[in-house]
Amino acid sequence: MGAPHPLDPLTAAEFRQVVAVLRRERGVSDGWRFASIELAEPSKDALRAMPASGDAGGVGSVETGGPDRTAGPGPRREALAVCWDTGDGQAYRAVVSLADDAVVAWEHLPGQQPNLTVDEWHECDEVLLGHPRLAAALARRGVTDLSLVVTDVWAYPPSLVPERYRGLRLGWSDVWCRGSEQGSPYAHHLSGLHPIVDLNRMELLELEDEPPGDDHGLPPVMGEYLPKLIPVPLREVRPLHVSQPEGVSFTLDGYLLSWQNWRLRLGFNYREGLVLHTVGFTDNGRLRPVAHRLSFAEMVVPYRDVTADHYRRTAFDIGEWGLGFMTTSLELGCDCLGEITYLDAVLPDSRGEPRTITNAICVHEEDSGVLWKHVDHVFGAEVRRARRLVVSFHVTVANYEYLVYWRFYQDGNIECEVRATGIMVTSYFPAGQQPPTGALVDERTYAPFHQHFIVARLDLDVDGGDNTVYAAESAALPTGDANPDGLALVVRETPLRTESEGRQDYDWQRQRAWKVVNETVRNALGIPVGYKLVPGGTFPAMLDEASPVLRRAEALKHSLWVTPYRADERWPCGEFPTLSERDTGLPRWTAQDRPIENTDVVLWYVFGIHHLTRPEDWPVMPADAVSFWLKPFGFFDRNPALDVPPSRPHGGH
Ligand SMILES: [Cu+2]
Repeated sequence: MGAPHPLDPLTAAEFRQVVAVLRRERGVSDGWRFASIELAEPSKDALRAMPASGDAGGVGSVETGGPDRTAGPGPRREALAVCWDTGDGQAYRAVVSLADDAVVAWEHLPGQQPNLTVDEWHECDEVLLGHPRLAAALARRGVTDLSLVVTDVWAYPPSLVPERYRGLRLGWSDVWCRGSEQGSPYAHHLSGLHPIVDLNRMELLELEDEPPGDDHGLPPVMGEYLPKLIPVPLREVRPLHVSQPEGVSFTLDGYLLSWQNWRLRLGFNYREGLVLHTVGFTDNGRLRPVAHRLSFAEMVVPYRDVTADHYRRTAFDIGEWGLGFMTTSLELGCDCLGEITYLDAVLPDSRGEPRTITNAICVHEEDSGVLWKHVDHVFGAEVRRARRLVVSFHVTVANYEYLVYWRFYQDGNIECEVRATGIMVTSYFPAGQQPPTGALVDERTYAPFHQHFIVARLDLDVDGGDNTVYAAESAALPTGDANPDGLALVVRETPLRTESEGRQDYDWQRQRAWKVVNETVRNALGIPVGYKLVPGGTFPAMLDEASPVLRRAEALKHSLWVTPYRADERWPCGEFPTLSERDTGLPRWTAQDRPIENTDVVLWYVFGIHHLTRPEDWPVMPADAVSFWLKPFGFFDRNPALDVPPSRPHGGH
């Protein structure tokens, strides 16, 4: 490959260079950790100023055709790094120029806790498993084989941090026990056993140890999922093959992906994981921008249970842990079926050493049922099969997995689906009762209710940068002379003019959706072009205004927030939610109540899974799927998939 495109993720060599520069120029030594290193993405202006690259830029549109040209003067490549001195806990943010091999900015971040790192998770596990106090507590509960024990450290919610531990990089942990060597790591929760850890000194501060029940909270549960460990024989199922004998219909040139009029760039970083850049659709030979950048910017998982095992259990899986860091390798035929193209991802560990996640991103096509059809009563059926291009990645956050699918359709639709699977957190519950804030899932074992909120950051650029968001609502007109049967249904579109108006909630009664319109571009019917955010999987936070959890994640208060684009407004619950008291993201930005009309807007869509646990989710949870859509709404002049060819019957295509 030639020179990287300015949006390409940092390479292993670039990570090493950033680390070397910081060690040399800022004395970042062995006692430090790197929380994150990522590409400092070039500004929109810089991207637009680039020679025609075949990307869907921002303002205006770019002719399609020809290969991606990365030659020519692009923006200078820079990296952002956050690191901290574990000795004094002080964190710093650096901007490093890769071209100049130099630090161009170095900022002290007093009072901020950078994100937690995978290294800390593993090192904490090692320290705890080697600690005599934990071994003694386990022995009292009848657990003597430490090779079966798993710990799982979480960040401490700041409002619950005991006074004596204020200011520490504080973690609390669960302790789990496998039932056998290859038994599920999260099958047996040792309820009431919680180490409290100083993650900078990697030191056990205290060990909460209050075993519940006569059986020390170790009831005989069936928490296994491996075929050899489950008490039921495997059913029969015959092979299902997906075959594309003539190859796939997409091309991937570096990170530039083209398929069925769609064109976009893939990106990846420690925090958001997969990022989709410069998404455009070629219409009549013109590449029309749809989105500048699409990603997940935060995920908040509050457990809605106040018992000793769970009251601290609120995770910020993106801000605290990072979807990129948690990304796991995909396996052909299991995670993805058919003709698959994989991309590896490279991320640094906390010592700055690059690590490759092989097969981190999956790109493939899927059949998606019928695209359109009509049966002419004289001439018979005309039918088109739909297919979709899927760009996906999977993350494993300790016990849980999130599977993220961005799907592009031939008719201009984009669907974003998230599937949650993995193993629920469970703990002991006394026999003969029903837990008030969870569900029994096994013997004397319950899974607390919880919610998975995801904040999608949707930087749409519908046919250019300047857009207006409308709340589009359906209304039935009152019955009257002009509407005698009360049948008239109208749509009311209200422009959202300011950030306070941009705070929107789902409304079933009005079938509210949000249309992102470019007033300066009209379709052939004379109507300004638009894309609609069709909500799905959105639900209220159901957190009291006085709740410290809500104070840390005020972003959860609404289904949608709209802000004017600012390059540095990326994290809806704040840049450093780890041990943070307040949400310094969306509520703070939107308190300015800036105008959002006819400008470059960013939509923040809050959706996810309101997880009322059930026995069927145990011992491993069948994937639960939620999704939302971005649908062209007057973006095209007619059905843009008229030109999809018929399939060849009987196995052809
Ligand atoms: Cu869940």
